[in-house]
Amino acid sequence: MRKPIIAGNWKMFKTVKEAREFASQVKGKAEVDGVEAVICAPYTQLAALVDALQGTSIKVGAQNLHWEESGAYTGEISGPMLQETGVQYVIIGHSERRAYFAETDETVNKKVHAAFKYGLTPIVCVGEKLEEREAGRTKEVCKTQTAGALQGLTAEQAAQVVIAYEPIWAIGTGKSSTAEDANDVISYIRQLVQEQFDAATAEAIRIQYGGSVKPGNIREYMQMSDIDGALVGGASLEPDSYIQLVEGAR
Ligand code: G2H
Repeated sequence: MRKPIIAGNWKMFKTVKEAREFASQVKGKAEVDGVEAVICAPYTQLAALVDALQGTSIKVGAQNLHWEESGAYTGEISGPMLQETGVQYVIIGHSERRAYFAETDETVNKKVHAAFKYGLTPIVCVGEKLEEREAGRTKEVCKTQTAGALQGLTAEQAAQVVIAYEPIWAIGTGKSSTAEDANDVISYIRQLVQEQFDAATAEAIRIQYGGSVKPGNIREYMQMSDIDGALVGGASLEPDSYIQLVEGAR
């Protein structure tokens, strides 16, 4: 059985003080048996969040990393640096990074390998643009991105990856994919994992839906056969809403 995972993606929001306040409000509440709760925060908040959430089941993640261990890469952060903060997850290849910061399937793949090297679980984002969806290319785009991201991993590593299927047209727009459509693409991604690795890996890998998920629609997604949770932006920023999302994944 795959354990559902709700990951908040705070994007470029909150100060350290606000992150600490959030942690104190969700402690003991966003902790539900059988659901993994994660918060992916900006770098400056990571150590404070790990500290504030110690002794809870809520895990912390970053939103990016560089594939090199160190070097002249102004403004970047590496796997060992993240590992030192105590975070356990890292989002890789979010569509905003692909669109605004030139991430490619190749850099996503390098980052996925770096994450494993430093004991971090990657949450890899894939998903099509509106024009690609309208041109009937959703599955083709997801296939290229998924295969690219997982290239060179062992089956054992691939089974630990979390994939987030986020149709780009549904991100932060209030337009969400129907649960049925999302499930259709997610089962297709699972089938791709089976082709690239094997049936056991496909059965084990967790695939989330992302894009305008909120407390009011989380249960619809969670009822679907292949959706193992959600990557949530806007609705993860308020403690009450985050708690309801985690509860909704039960
Ligand atoms: C998609 C999602 C979080 P939102 O980026 O990954 O954002 O839930 O605000 O659509």
